[in-house]
Amino acid sequence: MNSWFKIKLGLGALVTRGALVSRLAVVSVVSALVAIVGFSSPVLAAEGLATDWQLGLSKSVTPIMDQIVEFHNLLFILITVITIFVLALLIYVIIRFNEKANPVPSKTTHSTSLEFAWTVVPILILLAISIPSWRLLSAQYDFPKADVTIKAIGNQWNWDYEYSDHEGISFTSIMKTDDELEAGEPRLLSTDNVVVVPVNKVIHVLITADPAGVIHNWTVPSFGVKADAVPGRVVRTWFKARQTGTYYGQCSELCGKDHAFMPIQVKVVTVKEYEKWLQWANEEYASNDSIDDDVRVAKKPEADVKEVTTLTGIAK
Ligand SMILES: [Cu+2]
Repeated sequence: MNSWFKIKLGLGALVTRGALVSRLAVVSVVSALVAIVGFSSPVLAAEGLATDWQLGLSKSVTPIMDQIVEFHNLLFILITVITIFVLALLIYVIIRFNEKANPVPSKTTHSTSLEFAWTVVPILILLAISIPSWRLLSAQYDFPKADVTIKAIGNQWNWDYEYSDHEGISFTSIMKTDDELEAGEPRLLSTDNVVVVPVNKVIHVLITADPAGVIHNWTVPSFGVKADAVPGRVVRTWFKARQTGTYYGQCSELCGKDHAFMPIQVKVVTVKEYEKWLQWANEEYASNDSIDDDVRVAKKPEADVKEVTTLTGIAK
């Protein structure tokens, strides 16, 4: 008995028609379960940050993120239907057209109507996807009038923030090390200085990066905000959070060895609390000279060196 025949026999025993069909059935049941859990994921998602075993996107607190979640769910339905349809076709072919069930195969090679259908149907699906996609894209770039404008400057490896409407408020936001964390603060996401914004107000974020540095990306998933911070360019994005709370994000552009250690922490507070914070911040950050007034984005804050030392244990 040659080896090929042996393999064929072995495979035949392993993959009998019944076994294959039941395996495919298991796959489709698992896909269906994932689909169901995927849809209920907003309930599972914690506020403001990702959690262990979380499925789906972060909890949405802005109109843009609402649209992103809707779009994601639409794609999820489409992709599930397409996957199940293809799976059903495969199962049908396996059962109906195997050698035993169909010993004399058809010689058909062309079917105009079938070819027309499998060209037109995907076009229609793509069109159906493109409409909400364009709508979302235009909403992201349709800036409502700003109530508060913040400038975020990506450094290697932390963020500088300037409150453009308030001369004195600018600070550097550095990740807290493990021993600096207070109870309940998430590791690798909490920062020493926090961005504070008022609830239900339009916040414009001007994003750039240290001209002597590299590209970073300012991202807060719950706001549906993600924009590259490019040296020498200013990119603008906006959000309007409807719920108070603390929201976290991370630099989302591979920017170097401490890319994972430049988180973004944004606290959304009531308008009253925001005004109070502004007064506090005006005094607190008034003497802050870590950011040079003339070439604010050019200077590397000294605190960065301390950060690197504590993170890696290597003194610079
Ligand atoms: Cu970065």
